[in-house]
Amino acid sequence: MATKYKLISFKLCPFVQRSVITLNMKQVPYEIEYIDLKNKPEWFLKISPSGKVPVLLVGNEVLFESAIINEYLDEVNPPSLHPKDPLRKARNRAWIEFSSGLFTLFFQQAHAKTENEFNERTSAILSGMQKLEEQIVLPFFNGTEFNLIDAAIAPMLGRFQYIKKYIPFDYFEGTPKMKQYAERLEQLPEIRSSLLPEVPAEFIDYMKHTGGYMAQWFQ
Ligand SMILES: N[C@@H](CCC(=O)N[C@@H](CS)C(=O)NCC(=O)O)C(=O)O
Repeated sequence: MATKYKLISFKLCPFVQRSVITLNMKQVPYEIEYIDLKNKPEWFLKISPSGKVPVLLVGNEVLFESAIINEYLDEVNPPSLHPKDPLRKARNRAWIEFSSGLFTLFFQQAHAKTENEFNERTSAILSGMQKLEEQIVLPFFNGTEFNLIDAAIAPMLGRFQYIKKYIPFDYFEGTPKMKQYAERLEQLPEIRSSLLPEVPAEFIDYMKHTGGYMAQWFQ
């Protein structure tokens, strides 16, 4: 029988990784096809309204946006990875959105051209980390259960971990709970197996070639 889910991916994309973690946690079979975002195939441009990955094919239907893909996967593959309480669930969704904003800041930080731009974005990220620190319960975001919000935040914290030995500042400065959280997440087999083995090294190479202020530390 054909696999029901096919995920369209770009190897280094943290948003795709969110969906891979969710699929792994749900233990549902899926296929994955990697595309080159610098040279997007015609068939991909036809099916992807935003031209972005992840795209999840469910049979012939197309889903896009990582948070929505994960909500769908969660709904059709019980038990849910969201907290039961509607208010807590809604707050988790809001923090998932917040974490997407931090990814964007991280991307902008990596591409900042000047020291000033870099400093501004670094402060914004550290302030966002501080806000997460105030919310997190530990060992996971909501306590002992792994939830969708953990799948949403893990890819960003994983990237902070890969680059920490190259950079002269600390993403976890003043956020000891976030540090503990990041270390716990990276031990999970569903997260470890959510990236191809070459990705950490390719990510360092990516940071080396952004042309941004940060690239100096990766040469
Ligand atoms: N909000 C989207 C963001 C996805 C996204 O930014 N994907 C990037 C790769 S990490 C992409 O496909 N970029 C291609 C482009 O913008 O042309 C989601 O959560 O799925």
